[in-house]
Amino acid sequence: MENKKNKRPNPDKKLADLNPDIENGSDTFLTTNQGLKINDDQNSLKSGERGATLLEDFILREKITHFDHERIPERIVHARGSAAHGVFECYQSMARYTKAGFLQQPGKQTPVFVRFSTVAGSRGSTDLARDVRGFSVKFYTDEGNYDLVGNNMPVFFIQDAIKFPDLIHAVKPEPNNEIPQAASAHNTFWDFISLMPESMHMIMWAMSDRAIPRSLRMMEGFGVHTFRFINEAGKSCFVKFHWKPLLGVHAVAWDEATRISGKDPDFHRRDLWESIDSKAFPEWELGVQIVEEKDEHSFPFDLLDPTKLIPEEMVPVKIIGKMTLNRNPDNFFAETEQVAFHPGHLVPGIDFSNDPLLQGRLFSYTDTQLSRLGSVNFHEIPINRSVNIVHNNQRDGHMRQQINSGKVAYHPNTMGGGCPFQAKATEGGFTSHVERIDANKIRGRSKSFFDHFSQATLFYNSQSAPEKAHLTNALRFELSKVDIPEIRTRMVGLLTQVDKTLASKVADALGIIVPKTPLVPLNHSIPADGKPNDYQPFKVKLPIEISPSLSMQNLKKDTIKTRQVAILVANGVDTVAVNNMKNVLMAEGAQCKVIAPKLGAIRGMNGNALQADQSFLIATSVVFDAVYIAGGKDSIAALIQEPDALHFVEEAYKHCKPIAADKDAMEFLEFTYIGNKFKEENYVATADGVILDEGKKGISQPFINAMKQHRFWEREEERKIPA
Ligand code: HDE
Repeated sequence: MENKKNKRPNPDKKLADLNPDIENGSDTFLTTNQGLKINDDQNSLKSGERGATLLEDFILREKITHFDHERIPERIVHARGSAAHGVFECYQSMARYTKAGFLQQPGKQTPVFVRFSTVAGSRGSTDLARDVRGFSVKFYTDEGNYDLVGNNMPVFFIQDAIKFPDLIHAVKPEPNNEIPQAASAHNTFWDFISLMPESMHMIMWAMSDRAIPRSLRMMEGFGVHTFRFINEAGKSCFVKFHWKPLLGVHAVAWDEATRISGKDPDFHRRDLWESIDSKAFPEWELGVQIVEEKDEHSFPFDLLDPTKLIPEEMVPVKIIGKMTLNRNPDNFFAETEQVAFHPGHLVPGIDFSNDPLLQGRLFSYTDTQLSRLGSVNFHEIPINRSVNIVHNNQRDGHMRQQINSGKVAYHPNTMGGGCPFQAKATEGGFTSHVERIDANKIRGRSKSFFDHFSQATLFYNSQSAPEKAHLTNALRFELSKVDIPEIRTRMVGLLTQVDKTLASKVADALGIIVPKTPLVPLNHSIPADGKPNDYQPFKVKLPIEISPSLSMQNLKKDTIKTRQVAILVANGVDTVAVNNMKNVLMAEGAQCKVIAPKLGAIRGMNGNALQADQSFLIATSVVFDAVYIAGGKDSIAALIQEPDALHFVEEAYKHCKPIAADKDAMEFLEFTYIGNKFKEENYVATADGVILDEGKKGISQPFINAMKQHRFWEREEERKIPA
């Protein structure tokens, strides 16, 4: 880092010479907000050395007043977030389907700003809450900003925007005591959900491991709603958007998530920041599922229903570009906090569908910015500015930045020469898709929205055995935190409609009997007078019973890039073995941290020294993906005496992580739960993700192969693992 100490400012330099949007404090004097140079920023103005502070001290008052107003209302949902800059590159021209400029030429690059978030918690809450993750992308296109404001799950809890405040009130901390923070495991959430059959598909996702991602870089993103593409000829088709991470899709274990929340509540934020900082840039491919207009009604579900997805096996995802996040924000508040996304920020070639959830969102996002950012001029904040020049007749308002010269702020005009002009569609002017509508105005829902369970069942059936077990345990956990028995029973009743075994496993843990009927009217969303939505719910038979793309087990990639490996050492360690292992893992893109009983230099067995990156005082297994216990007799003897080292390895084993041990380190493992395994007749350590040096081949390659598997969930079956 450049040492800026004692570098005196150039007295000839004026603040006006600098770009006022970017301030880095270098080479300038300290000034007030009026540009007055400050001589003493250490002492307030007093009536005598020991006297009272004077009201006259405008420098003190300006500083404190600004400080007093440094917070703005946090987002009503998605308050906790982390973001990064990057670029989107188009792979192939999509001109056949859309005229959107950023999707026309292969190789065309568009800058982006991406914000990831949790939904329920406050701005300071933990990253590892069981929750949906927001996945918002702002494309700064030549035609204006396009925002794809999505989630890491492809469906949503409710079908109509009018239910959104109810959903959020139910999931947020309860209003009397503001408990619990960033958690859905409480009465009000499950009370609401148990009365909302339409939420059952999303509940399967939210209770699955998708809700506890290993990293923001290892999760999929989805536009959720069906949108429209419009081509140059005005022809429209339907489109669903997908982001596919190049590192694969991975999660942590629930027990691990709860521990990470204590050890490093910034786990995801730090991971995103550090990987960009170390140039291991996160990447996703953009995929689209395209449905021709004529095929709109050819599915056994409604494309406008946001509680449904289109299985990839029915409509394949076409990969059309890649997004790379390559720059961390300079200032969290100015960028990540002030960025304002809106599903209604569109470019020509993309349009809405009539999804009633999307339609409500189109109102909500500008409305929320007005109370959050405080002004209609939020588009002028640097992070929200379009790269395309903004010309219109809007004027004034709080904190207006633009200085509009001239007298004319209306259209049509002659005094301004007719400027600014409307653009024809051929000149890039946005025109809404012309959709024929012949309908009665009704407050209601289409009959086609009343299948609430078939895709919930599809999701459940598509999970691998460990994923099913995790989902079941998540429901058991959440409902055990509900202390109103009727809510638990109602929930189990609804689960019977998804899968009978799932319902009975959950009921068993709750100590209740599975009810024979769901206990809630499955068409409860009818209005009080029973008209016009008096439809009977139904469960369609889908053309597929399993959708492999829904299981994370099938979304691994052949890589260990950016995986974090803990190397446990003490004095007397075999430094050659450590360095060899480090080199091999780092060549594959993994990152290693040496962990020892103390910080500082660690003596090697051959006299070489090694620097410890962390001591057991702060190191915790839950933030690592794998553990390597290096050889060296004295080192192993010392680690055996270190309870934190034993705990570290047992905990990593409990969370199903790969563990590699040099020959000497076998003795260390004897002191852990893994030692019991060695006594079992049929125990195959490698199959269990434990890589031992049995003097045959090196252990680095099998260790890498094990890390590619991510986790050995089968270990959980024993349910006896301590730690
Ligand atoms: Fe949002 N949502 N939402 N939402 N949403 C907001 O806008 C809203 C919905 C999503 O990183 C708010 O600027 C309504 C679905 C993300 O800044 C607010 C409805 C999906 C983010 C709002 C929905 C989302 C938000 C709060 C039901 C996935 C974070 C702060 C009709 C497709 C954006 C803000 C960021 C944020 C309203 C449902 C995604 C209040 C009314 C479905 C990723 O305007």
